[in-house]
Amino acid sequence: MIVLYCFGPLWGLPDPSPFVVKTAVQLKMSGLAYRTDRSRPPEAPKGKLPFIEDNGVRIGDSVFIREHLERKYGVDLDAGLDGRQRAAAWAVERVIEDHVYWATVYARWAVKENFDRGPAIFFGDAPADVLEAARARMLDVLHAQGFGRHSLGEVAQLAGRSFASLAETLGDGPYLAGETMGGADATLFAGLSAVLTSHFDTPVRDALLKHPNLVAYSERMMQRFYPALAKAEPVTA
Ligand SMILES: N[C@@H](CCC(=O)N[C@@H](CS)C(=O)NCC(=O)O)C(=O)O
Repeated sequence: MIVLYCFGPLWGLPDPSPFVVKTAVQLKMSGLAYRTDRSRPPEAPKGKLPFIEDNGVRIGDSVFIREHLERKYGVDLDAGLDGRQRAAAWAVERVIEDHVYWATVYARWAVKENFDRGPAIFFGDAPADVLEAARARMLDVLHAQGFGRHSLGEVAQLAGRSFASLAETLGDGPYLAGETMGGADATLFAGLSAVLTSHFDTPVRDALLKHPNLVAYSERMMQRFYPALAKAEPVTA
């Protein structure tokens, strides 16, 4: 059976990593049998989660995992989408994973209070200098990526541009491509829910809350794929 390696549920999310959530939802969409197990990035083939193990083969990176599943098992998560919808779906995934994701990382790691109540947990009882070194490494990554050179307000402003674009793209939905769910819906849901968790109060989350259709979409997808985690009350500021 396929094994999906993940961090494990945290902060009201199926997993703190949107990439893990995306792959888990795509596995659910595929209907393939799988189970999850916990791991940590140093154990992963590419040093990042998620990775899967399928009949002794380990595959890292959520895009390559999807490609493997589609190729090996003959599933098409975009069945019913035309060429233009498939192309648009990839563009949406890049906005979520290569732009919004970094605003999420910034809000969790660069804001000290959020780091203390969030990612610090990954280091267990490690002494303060180990935590500081880990946070400094992520701040270096953010600096190289670019957001690390901005204030939190500026990052929220940039993320807000992406949320506005995504809100316009989704429209009334119910899915990215209209009536038909596609693989990128897993990516969009994973990226939005990572921002919306009420565990972190950030201007990035506030920027997303300005778009009720994105919030409602994330809630619908949570209800559908993780009913036990869906909130009885709607997400609000
Ligand atoms: N491109 C990768 C990104 C995965 C990724 O960034 N995973 C993060 C967690 S959200 C990770 O494991 N980071 C550990 C590290 O960078 O050391 C994918 O799509 O799977």
